[in-house]
Amino acid sequence: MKFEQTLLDFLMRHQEKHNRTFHFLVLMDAIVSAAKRIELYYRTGALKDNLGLAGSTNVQGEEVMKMDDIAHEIVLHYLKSTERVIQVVSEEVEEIIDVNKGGGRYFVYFDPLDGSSNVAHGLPVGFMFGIAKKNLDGSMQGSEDYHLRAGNEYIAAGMFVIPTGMFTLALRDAGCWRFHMDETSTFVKPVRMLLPDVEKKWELSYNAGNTETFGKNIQKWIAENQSKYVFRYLGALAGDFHRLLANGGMFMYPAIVNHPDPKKNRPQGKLRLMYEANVVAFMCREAGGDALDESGTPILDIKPKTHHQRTALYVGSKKLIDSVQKALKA
Ligand code: AHM
Ligand code: MG
Repeated sequence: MKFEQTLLDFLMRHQEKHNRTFHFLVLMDAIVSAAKRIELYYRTGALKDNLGLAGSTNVQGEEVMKMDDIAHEIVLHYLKSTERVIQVVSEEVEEIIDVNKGGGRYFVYFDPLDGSSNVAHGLPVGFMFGIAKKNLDGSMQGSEDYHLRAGNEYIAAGMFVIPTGMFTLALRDAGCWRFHMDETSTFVKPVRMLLPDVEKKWELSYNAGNTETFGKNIQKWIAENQSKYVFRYLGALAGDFHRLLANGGMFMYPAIVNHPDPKKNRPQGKLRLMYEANVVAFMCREAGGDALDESGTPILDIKPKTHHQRTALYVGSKKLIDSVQKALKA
């Protein structure tokens, strides 16, 4: 009989190899438990009509909790139970949440259910997270913005594509890995993800309906380059980025600066830096790619000023990112 390596076994060996503690395993075990629970709710919720808007009622007359709120509660519950998390930032809650004031070693930034427009259709969504660790030498501790880490200070980042059972995790300087849940709900052996060089498989992924609202330099880049690539867009970052990691190419969510209704411009971009852009940028770097914001600055170098800060995002194969950078700086 052949047994597959589990995720925790993989992580245990990784931690040993890099002479690291097992605290991270406890944290990852909680994150995986949360993902499995969200996945279960997502699958059954659609059937039970439980994915509705907060405040509405289901067929049994019970109040329906919005799927995003359920997912947030699940993640928070499991993270609290580790007693190793200091604070979290969740897309669903305005404030930073103190989880374990007295101690702990990790900061977790997450979007428990990203890609909300897919929820009503039961189509894939993402649970995305980034993890930073407190400075063990005590530096910065007590300072007000201790949690506001740039992506290049994260120790790990990952995403679950819910409800497909697919999970991707990047560990700092140790690669980007893909796992998928088998029928017994454990994870099968890790596959190292490296963006392929073969350009004929490369894909472009962006909301094409927004093209005329982008900056002129990006519109020009699209006009000159898009016909060379296949176009794919799911509308949930985790799903779109999942494809991109295997096929190569570029996902982008540029700044909206030319909207006919100026009130709808988003010069800062739409996606959130700490738990959306940084997560994919971190995985992409470990897979040999790169990521930029609208000014051409590497996403992972941006020091956040606020925890829900937005950013424009260009992420993917280095050659495309370099070419976009030239366009952005032209
Ligand atoms: P959300 O956090 O409100 O779900 O928005 C984030 C999502 C991303 O997953 C996705 O890439 C993007 O927004 C899609 O936006 P749009 O519908 O404008 O194309
Ligand atoms: Mg989101």
